[in-house]
Amino acid sequence: MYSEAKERYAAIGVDTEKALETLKNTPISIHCWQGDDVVGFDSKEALSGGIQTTGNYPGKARTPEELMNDIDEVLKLTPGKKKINLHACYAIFKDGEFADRDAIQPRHFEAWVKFANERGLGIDFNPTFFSHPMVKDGLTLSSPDEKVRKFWVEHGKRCIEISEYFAKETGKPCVMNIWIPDGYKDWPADRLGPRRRYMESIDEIISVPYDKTKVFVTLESKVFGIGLEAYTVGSAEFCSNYVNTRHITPLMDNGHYHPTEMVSDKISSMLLFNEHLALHITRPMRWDSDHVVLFDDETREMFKEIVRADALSKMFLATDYFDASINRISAWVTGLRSVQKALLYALLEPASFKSLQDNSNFTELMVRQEELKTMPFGDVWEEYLKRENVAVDYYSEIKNYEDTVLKERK
Ligand code: RNT
Ligand code: ZN
Repeated sequence: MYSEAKERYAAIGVDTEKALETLKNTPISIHCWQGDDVVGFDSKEALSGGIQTTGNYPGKARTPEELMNDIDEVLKLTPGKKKINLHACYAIFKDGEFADRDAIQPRHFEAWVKFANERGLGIDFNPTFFSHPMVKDGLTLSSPDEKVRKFWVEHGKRCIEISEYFAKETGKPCVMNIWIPDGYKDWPADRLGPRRRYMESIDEIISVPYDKTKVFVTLESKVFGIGLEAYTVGSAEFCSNYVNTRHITPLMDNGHYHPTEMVSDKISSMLLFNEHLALHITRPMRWDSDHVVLFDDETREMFKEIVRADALSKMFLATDYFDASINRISAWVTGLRSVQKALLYALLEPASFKSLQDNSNFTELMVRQEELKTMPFGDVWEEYLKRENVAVDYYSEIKNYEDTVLKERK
């Protein structure tokens, strides 16, 4: 079936072998927080910051060991090259030791480095500016309270040091993403002050010397959160201007815009003005709901834009969703496979479409685009899974893991 598909794609000028090669070498950073509903190991605080997991499916990981075992199950069922994306709240403390967010050290992540190195994975990192008692009135780096602001600046600095440690120990670059939940529920009386303080806080964080060829600091924007409907400090314009003037990397989460705005339409503009572009790939439903990524129109369109721009090497691709209403491992794997499917789909688009547009041949462009949708894409995808030694039917494997492992977690 694959050789037939290969011929049919070749007939429209597409090299499936080249596509498969590119696909398997494009790293996707797996967010660790799908495994335990964004809880982490460093505090008993409920998830805060205007984000929420919903659902109560049994079997959530409660310890570092359980989370690592679950990630192994995900790795086994996911093709391609991967990194692991950690949050600071996943620090692992040994022998009753504890360090607060402004005091965490590389050694609190030793177990993760060991885990990553044994599996040949790179590590990406995120300071955790939420779910913590020092978040005062919903504010962190933009707080008017100097004590609060300083605490979080120190957290950011600690995280740069830990990111460098990851890059050094794994021999692979580390992407460190800054996202803060700060904002207001209702119309603010001052929009400039919080944004100025946020700007100054990030300036302080990135003023610590670090190797800019190994650690890539990214900044994630957002339009609103639950309880932060009126205003968020780190808006799209704030982040875009900040990254351009400080020469760091923008991060676009496709759940962080108004529902009619599409990240697929924004990628080209960002690529023209930035050396790198980071994505948090998610699926917003009516709001920033972080549903599991599916093989849907917008995910495909985002990847088409990246591939058409020949920009894969400029991208830092990461997943970001959290569903607690279904088997968490299945949620993880489905989302990761969807991302890779969308990338493969984009890699199988003929380059000739561009010239149809440039020659104003919109009739043929529409016809060819529609024809492409029913090409034997599934056969190429299954060939990829086969070559990567990954089961096509992952449900049975996950069901078995649920019955034998997850069921025991009471
Ligand atoms: C929240 C942001 C952020 C978080 C993670 C946990 O709206 O998308 O990326 O999802 O940092
Ligand atoms: Zn995100």
